[in-house]
Amino acid sequence: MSKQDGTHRQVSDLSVDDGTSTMLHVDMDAFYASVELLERPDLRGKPVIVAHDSPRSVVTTATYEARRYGVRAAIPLARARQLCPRAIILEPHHELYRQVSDRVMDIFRGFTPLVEQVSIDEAFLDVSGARRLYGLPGTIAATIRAQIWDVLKLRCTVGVAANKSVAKIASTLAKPDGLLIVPAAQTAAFLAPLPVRSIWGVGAVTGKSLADAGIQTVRELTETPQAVLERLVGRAAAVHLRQLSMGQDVRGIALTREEKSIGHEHTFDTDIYELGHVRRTLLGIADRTGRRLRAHGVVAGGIALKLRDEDFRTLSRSRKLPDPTDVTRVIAQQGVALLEAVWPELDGLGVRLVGLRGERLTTTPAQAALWDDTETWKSTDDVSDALQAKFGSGALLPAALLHPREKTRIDPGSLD
Ligand code: DCP
Ligand code: MG
Repeated sequence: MSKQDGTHRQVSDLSVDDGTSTMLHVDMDAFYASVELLERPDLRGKPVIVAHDSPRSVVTTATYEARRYGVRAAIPLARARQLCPRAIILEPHHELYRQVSDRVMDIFRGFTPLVEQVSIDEAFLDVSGARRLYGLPGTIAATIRAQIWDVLKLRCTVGVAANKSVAKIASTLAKPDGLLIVPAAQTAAFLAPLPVRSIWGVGAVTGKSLADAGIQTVRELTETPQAVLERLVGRAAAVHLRQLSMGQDVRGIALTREEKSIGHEHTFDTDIYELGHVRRTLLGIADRTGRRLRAHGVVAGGIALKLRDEDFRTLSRSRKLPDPTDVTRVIAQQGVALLEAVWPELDGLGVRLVGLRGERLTTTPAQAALWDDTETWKSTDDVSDALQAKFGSGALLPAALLHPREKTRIDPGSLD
């Protein structure tokens, strides 16, 4: 779609961010080549190609300096040499790229758990819930870019838009080392002048069918009658194209299994044989889990408990919640119920580790019930979060979280 060399680069400053667009697409710039240059700073600013140096190999990637000569990913290396004879060719190191990729993704997950990695060097981030902690989406994007540079000494480009499709287009246009924010209301105007090939999923074949019919830009696509479009690309593709060309894309973040939870574990210094002791620890874990869910603006649709006994046997139990929650009291109640149910299975063995996780995370809070008895607890949590933020994490825990048999010195009234 783009020329890949940054000649038509479009960027924006943070002033355009009105907070209406909360999807980020982050893509590392000339990723393999940039990682190689970390070891070879002497080559900075020079045309560098990453490829196996053999007669029939193709270019894996190239620095932007090499792209200026027309060097592109996937072209034959022999052709690249003709285009840029002085380019330096470096062998790829895939294991290294995977390691750096993991560190990049970890940085993203520091801002939101809603990270969908789509390739080794790119991911979508839904930051709708991260605002309270990190500011507007554009500010988050700028902070991520700065952190990627500070920590890894690598550059990346971020597109900020109302959905994945538009965010991806925005980052492509902003490359390299750029940030482009498309406020939700600007989506259609942003897309209209772009070539149809800009639309995610429009490949060479569809692009050619549309071009042959005189449809070059997204605006022309939106103006094409549906029946005409269906004749050109088929019914299903026509419907999909129409939606994407108008900037509609309802796909949310798809999380992998491991990414789908937030929680904590505690390993005891000595094995614990007393249910009450484990329960108290679990309540602290529930408190921290709830706080992290709220900080990230996500709710858990399920709670999972993990116990490890003195023989290193792991007992895991989980349950689905009728309504997704970020309320500490609900998380604690569910966790305690799971603990009490699984306790007999320890058969008298001591507990080494207890952990709790909120699973099935989503940003959308459950439909508010007609009368919701968790509401007052939400405000308790808000107070608790504010106190924790101010005074640091301590033993502050609503007393009612504790089992009635447990005594506590904390006055619940002071938290309401
Ligand atoms: N890659 C590859 N073969 C390709 C395309 C890419 O092996 N045909 C590898 C090398 C790239 C990495 O994947 O460095 C990421 O791909 P990108 O498409 O994001 O390309 P770059 O990160 O290199 O450049 P940029 O994103 O700045 O255009
Ligand atoms: Mg990239």
